[in-house]
Amino acid sequence: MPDRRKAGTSVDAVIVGAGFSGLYLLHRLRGLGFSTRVFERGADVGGTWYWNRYPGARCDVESMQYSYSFDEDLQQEWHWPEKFSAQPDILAYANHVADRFDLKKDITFDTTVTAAHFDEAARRWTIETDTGERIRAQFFVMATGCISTAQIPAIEGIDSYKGRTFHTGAWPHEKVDFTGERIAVIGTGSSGIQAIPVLAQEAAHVTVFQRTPNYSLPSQNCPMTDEYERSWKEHYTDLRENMRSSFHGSLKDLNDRPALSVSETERQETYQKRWDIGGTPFLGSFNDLLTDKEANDTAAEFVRQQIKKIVKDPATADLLGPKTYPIGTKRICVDSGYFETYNRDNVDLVDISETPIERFTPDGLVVDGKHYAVDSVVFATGFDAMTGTLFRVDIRGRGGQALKEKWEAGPRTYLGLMSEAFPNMFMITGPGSPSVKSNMIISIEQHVDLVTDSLVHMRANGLETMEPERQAEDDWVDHVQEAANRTLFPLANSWYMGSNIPGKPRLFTPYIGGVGRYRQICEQMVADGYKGFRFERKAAAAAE
Ligand code: NA7
Repeated sequence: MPDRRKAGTSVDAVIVGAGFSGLYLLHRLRGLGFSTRVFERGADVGGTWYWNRYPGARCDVESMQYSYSFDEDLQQEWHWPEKFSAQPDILAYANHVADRFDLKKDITFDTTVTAAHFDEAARRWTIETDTGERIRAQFFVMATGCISTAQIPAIEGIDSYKGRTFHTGAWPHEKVDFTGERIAVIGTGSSGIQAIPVLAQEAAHVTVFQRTPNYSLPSQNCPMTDEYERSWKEHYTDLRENMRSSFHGSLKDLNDRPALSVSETERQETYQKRWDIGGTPFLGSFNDLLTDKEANDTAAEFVRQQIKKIVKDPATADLLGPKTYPIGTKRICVDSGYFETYNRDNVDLVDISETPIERFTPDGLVVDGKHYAVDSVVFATGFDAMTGTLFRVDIRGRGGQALKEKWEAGPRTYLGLMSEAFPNMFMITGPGSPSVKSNMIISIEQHVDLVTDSLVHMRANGLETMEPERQAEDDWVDHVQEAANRTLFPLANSWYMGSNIPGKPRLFTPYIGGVGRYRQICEQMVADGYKGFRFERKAAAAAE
């Protein structure tokens, strides 16, 4: 049961979500003397890493970089066991942070925020939860993450299926035993690609249903060495500063030469070297891979050739090779033995690009007239990303306008931080900010600091509400699309484009102008007196 004794009816700030955004924001706001409540739908902290417990779940940003930078002692004392962290280690870290800063006492778990309405006369938000709690707050912050609303496709007969079903993004807490089972995995994005090799080791048989093949790079993950850990910890302050001004919010070796400016031999050697190093630096092999289709084709072809070298059956290798979109324009995957898994006798690949899953039956599913009997189905079918979680809350701003209605044709934000007519409502890494096109923790810290600085600015100047000006928002929405249109990203049907959800407007949702550039824009905005935002002053009597 939620602890309502300490709730009161009014606080300075309500935060939704106790993932990395909510935890850091709570820490900052509390430290600045703002009374704060956090509501979290899960039973504990960790957000993405609380929910995505599927076998093989791992971060594809290096551990030394995917961690908070705000506290020197914290970053010095924490030890990551592997180069790329597994989900249990990241979740342990989130818990460590929560305990270290005594955060859990202000978080109400197992509680979903259902509505948040802005009362224009009182200039306060009224927030409601599924446990019947109602609370007033001056500030309302959605720290709900970008990929937290799992989606299971509406396939005919799905309710009639009698076997077990799982979604990677809502995985049970107890170990799921697939020993001796025939299982179906639907989806070959990051989650499917990470889970399939692990599932194949346990299950009797795995059938993978693939709608679109994905480019995946080997992680070449390895245990953390003392030397590598030291190389970061001895220079953390400088390295974190460099991360903040970098393009991706992480440090990787980016080759500042166009792909076609070098000889074929040098190009192949470059790709091979980066393939062997592992992880996403492969996409930094040349500086135009995401802006020039011809350049991109050379990297894409290299990966297709690697797949052919790994996968023994030529027909399977061909099916696994992506051909319909440029590499990197759907989220690049990073794997541990994914393509090798198709050499196992107990793994089959079924291409559903032309013939979608027809229907479920009580004991399996049908594709192209063929019935596949399975004991369990793993949906690795992704998320209603970027906006799905915001829309699950009935958020209403000025004049009772619903956020969902305002954003019917696509999200409208200024800096991905706020939306006009929704005063004092902030989004941490919202649509139109670098968010998922960056090292999330770096972007989270930047947004949290910006929000807390804004609140301090308001408190110091007797200001009661803050919201974007319409023009600033319109200009930013255009700028986000302009930035995307300078790249190859719009060419792919990706969740970045909303294409994975039927009926969702097709446009690029994150800001692709770069983390460093975005930070500069925000800093300039503050230096120019919060240019593009308007404030309402506290009523004279109240201000005195
Ligand atoms: P993704 O990347 O959205 O992948 C979902 C996968 O599921 C993808 O292969 C989809 O094919 C497939 N899918 C979705 N709906 C269907 C239906 N109806 N039928 C068959 N296949 C379907 O989600 P992930 O969880 O893997 O990764 C999400 C992010 O988490 C990831 O990018 C990282 O940032 C971490 P499609 O490609 O749409 O044809």
